Amino acid sequence: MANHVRHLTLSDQFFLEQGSRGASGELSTILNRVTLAGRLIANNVLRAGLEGRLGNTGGVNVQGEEVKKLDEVSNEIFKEVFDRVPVVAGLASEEMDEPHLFEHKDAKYVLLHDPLDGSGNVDVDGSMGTIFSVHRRRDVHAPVGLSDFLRKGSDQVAAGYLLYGPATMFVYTVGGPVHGFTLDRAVGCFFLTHPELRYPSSGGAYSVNEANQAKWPQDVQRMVQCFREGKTQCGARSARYVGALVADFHRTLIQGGVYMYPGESKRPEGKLRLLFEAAPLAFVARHAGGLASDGRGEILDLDAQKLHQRTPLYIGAAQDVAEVVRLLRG
Ligand code: FBP
Repeated sequence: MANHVRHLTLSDQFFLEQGSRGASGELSTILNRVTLAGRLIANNVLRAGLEGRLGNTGGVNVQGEEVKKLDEVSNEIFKEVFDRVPVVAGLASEEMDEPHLFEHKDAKYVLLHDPLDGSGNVDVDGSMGTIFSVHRRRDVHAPVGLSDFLRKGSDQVAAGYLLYGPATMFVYTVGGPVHGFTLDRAVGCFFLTHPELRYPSSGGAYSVNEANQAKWPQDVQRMVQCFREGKTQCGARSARYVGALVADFHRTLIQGGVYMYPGESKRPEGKLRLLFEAAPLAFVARHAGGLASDGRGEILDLDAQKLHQRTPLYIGAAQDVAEVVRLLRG
């Protein structure tokens, strides 16, 4: 028997952590359905080249970005997996203009997600991920509406991601410790391999697309230069940039450092979405002892005015992100 089966499964861990608190099991159901969607997406990622699912659909999404065939497939998987779950009233997605409403309109929760983050990597067999966020509705008797989704990151009840790398991982928090699970494809089960993940107190890499340098305002250019030259209060850093936020975020969580997607002179709001990428990962970062900022304040404190609102993002080990903010202040 393989040793890893000694590790707890997601259900074991969740029950041990939540069961004693008399949890209703509804969040456990949502997390288990997210892992089911993740296993289905992982399988599609694995087989994309064999089944002619590389490349673009030819369409663009609400962001004006080309839609990969796997973006659409992954979004549909989430709609199908949650279609009959009586605890989720609606699903918002980076790939859909408006939220998709389910039949259980009095359900307690809503789900927001980026179904396939870093999908540009699908054609080059690079890592990708799925990011998810769960909010409890303010009033289950009111019709499901945008107000259920336009929430502060600090109001999330659960958030996390799936990472489709050499291994498929599932990382989540429900407002307590951050736990990491690794998929055993042979049995289709996630095992707790990374309990209570915390950022290291030093080391790691700074992670940014340096090709955008000329587009950044001067304060950002000076700050990144300090990281490039190791002239920061948090010490020298290596450089890594995968082109998939989830992969760069996960490396930073394990090894330390900071991921940056700054605003640009002509696009001060930056590229990444507040509700589908920045806020859920900020919730994970916060509960792993890290920090997430838009360069001025905390991501978790931002009010969402629009469903597809974008934000600059600096996220990672607390000392690294604090140094970014200090350097930006000049
Ligand atoms: P999507 O793939 O979901 O659009 O996410 C945006 C993203 O791909 C991040 O995953 C990644 O970190 C970043 O954009 C890469 O952007 P760029 O190619 O401009 O560096």
